[in-house]
Amino acid sequence: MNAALGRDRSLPTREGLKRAFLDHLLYTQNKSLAIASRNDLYQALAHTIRDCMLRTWFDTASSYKAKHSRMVAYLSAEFLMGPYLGNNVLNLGLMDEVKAAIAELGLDFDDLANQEEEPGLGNGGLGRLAACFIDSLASLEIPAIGYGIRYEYGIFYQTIIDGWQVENTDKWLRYGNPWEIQHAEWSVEIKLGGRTETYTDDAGKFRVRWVPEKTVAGVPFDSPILGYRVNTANTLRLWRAEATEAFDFPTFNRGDYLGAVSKKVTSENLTKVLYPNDESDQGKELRLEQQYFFVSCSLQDMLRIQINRGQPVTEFHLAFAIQLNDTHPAIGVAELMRLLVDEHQIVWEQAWDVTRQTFAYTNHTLLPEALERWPLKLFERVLPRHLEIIYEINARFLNEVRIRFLGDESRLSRLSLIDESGERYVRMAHLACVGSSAINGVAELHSELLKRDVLADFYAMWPEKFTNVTNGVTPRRWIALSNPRQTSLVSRAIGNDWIKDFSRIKELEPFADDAGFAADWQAIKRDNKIELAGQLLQRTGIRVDPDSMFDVQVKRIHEYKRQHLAVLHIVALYHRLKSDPNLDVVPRTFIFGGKAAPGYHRAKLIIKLITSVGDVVNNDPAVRDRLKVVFLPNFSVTRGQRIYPAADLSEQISLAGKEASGTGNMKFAMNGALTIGTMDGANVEIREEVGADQFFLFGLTAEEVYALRARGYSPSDYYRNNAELHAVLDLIRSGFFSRGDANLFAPLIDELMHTDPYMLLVDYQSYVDCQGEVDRTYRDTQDWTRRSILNAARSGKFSSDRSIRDYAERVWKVGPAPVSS
Ligand code: GPW
Repeated sequence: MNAALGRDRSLPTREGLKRAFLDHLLYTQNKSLAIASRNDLYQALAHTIRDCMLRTWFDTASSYKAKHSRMVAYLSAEFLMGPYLGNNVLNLGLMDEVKAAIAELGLDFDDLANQEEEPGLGNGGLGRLAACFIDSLASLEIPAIGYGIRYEYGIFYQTIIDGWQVENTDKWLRYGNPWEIQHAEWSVEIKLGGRTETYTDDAGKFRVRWVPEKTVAGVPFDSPILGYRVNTANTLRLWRAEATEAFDFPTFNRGDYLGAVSKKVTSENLTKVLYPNDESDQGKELRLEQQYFFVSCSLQDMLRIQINRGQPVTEFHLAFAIQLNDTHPAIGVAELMRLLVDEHQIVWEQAWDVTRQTFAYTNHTLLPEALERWPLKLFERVLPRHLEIIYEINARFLNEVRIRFLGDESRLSRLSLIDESGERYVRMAHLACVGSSAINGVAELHSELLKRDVLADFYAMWPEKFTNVTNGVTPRRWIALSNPRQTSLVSRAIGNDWIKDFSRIKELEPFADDAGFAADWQAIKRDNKIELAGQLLQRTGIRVDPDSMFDVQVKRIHEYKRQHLAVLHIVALYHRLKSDPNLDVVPRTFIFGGKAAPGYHRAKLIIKLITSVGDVVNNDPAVRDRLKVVFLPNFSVTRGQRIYPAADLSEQISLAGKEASGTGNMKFAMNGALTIGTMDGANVEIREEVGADQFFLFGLTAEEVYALRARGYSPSDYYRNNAELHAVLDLIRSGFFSRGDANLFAPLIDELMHTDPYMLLVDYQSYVDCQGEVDRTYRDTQDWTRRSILNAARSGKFSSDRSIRDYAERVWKVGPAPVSS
């Protein structure tokens, strides 16, 4: 396959595409057009597009092998890729031809593309960042491979029943995955549990070996990651756990057939499901096993490649730059040491040099509950050899600390890889810092706070290791694919080079004052809003007015992100309208979306609060359709692609110092939404880029938050001294939004009034005032549109291409290696 697409490397013709599609319908799905289901048609199209990528994919691998290029290995427990079909067609440069070919067969491209089940192999920002980064790596023609886990069940599918979140399993592989190729020939063996023992090798050397309790096989599944209109297709390699033997023969021979099969099932449980917790560490054994599993698979794979190329393992760091996407893969530091020392007989000091020069670590959070630590007992049970190695790393490291900071005992205990303040834990961030040559945060503010706070002792030790790389998002998926109307308008104005070189989006700036362009821009936003309104009606039954302001907050539900602060504002507006029915407010549609971790009760209660306030407000004739509140279920990459282009206002309202970066904030700005936000994460840089006039700023700064906390903060003062806030909290607490049930929201309101850890009550007035400013600004449509265009035009910094160039230069020391066509 596939002759119909041509044997050379040129792009296929429309006729060729139609032929290949009909061939796949017959030979892959064994259907005709007349009887094909929508899924058959999708599969045929997916296979057709896949065929267009395979040559480039193969050539890329051959070229890397021949050139011995230093390769970036991006290790991440999550890759939130979103649907592949549209993105691959876009990156091939075939969108128009494919749409036309499909139309000539009497079918609709979007209709087929909507059939794809997105691989939800991530929770939120961290997983989506990994996906944007591998798009950019390929588009910049940088040799790279993404390594992760092929979860059989991705992030749960969220439905809303009676206003509450209900989780359903995500059977994304149900109809097969046309975008992956299984490579059983590159399977590796993974050990788990057991004990270690010492022995003397043939040369009379004292050595340690690991006698595991069990082994499982890791099988790689590869997907091509095609760059945008280049001849590079990198690989995303995801590992699935399988039983080493299909049957456990000793058990089988005893006649215990079911027992033998159940052992197979246990092994395969390892990659069964993604842990749906975002920003929190649960300390579950299976999760540690998952982390170790994919990291060991990946390191063994890299060593195989290295040895295959005839290169010595002592030069591993010259062949690979490994990026740790948070601490989830940080066990890699100890695993590479084990592989080099125990399995390749490299001396410790040399192995440590190689290891340190290989790894770099990105931190994504300051929240203490998200800093991974494993109870020592559990760690020892799963990874006995790694614990010994970590002790050895720690002993040598603490000696270094002793020499640098003589007599500073408290510093030793603060820096130690082992937390011994109570129950003992292995600190994964410490392992990552010690084992890496570079450490970075994900936005300027976050990187500064890391140095000052969470990683201050490491900064004192090695200031030269620290750097910042501000996050970014790919303009291919997040503009070109999801907002085709804006894309053609922009390309008509400034040409289409901006899709490849997003810094050129600044050429749009002069058009902010072009009346004709502004009118088109505004019409496009309206069309996008009409489309979203259709989705909202279909999925929630709520009818919204596309001429109202679309005020959007989509992200994981978390107290620090303060969705409930937005609710306080909605209730305040509702309360005002009830007391003065003729009050002049700009009609608004408040759109929320996001998943709560299944065990995070407070977050689930926030969803219930949003839907409950919505039920009352949406059905109250006194509001006369001026306020609508919609919770769109199952926010995902797919849903995001419809939402960002339709937003007028982007809510980025976390407490300053809590959101490491945020990346949704960037997607909104690129699509012409104005931001209301705090000085948190990348908001600070977005405001700096788009200009203070184009950004609605409110709330405390991180400095002010620290100062207030140090002084002692009493939320009840704010409740007592602010009449409207008082009324709002009382109304929610009273049961007004919960059919008289005064208990339902009491825990939420009580917490706000007594401890309020995310300081909603402090920022409340500033937020509500700022929303007043938003309301006034929105009334002048021309002025708003101008600011909207400026937001998009000045968002050039937030392309993940820029982030990747920063990593390539400052962290990985790699450059492009174009594949000749
Ligand atoms: F806790 N982030 C996330 F740091 O989505 F590991 N999940 C996570 O588990 C963590 C971080 C972790 C997010 C940050 O919250 C967000 O601010 C940032 O933009 C994103 O990672 C990508 O850097």
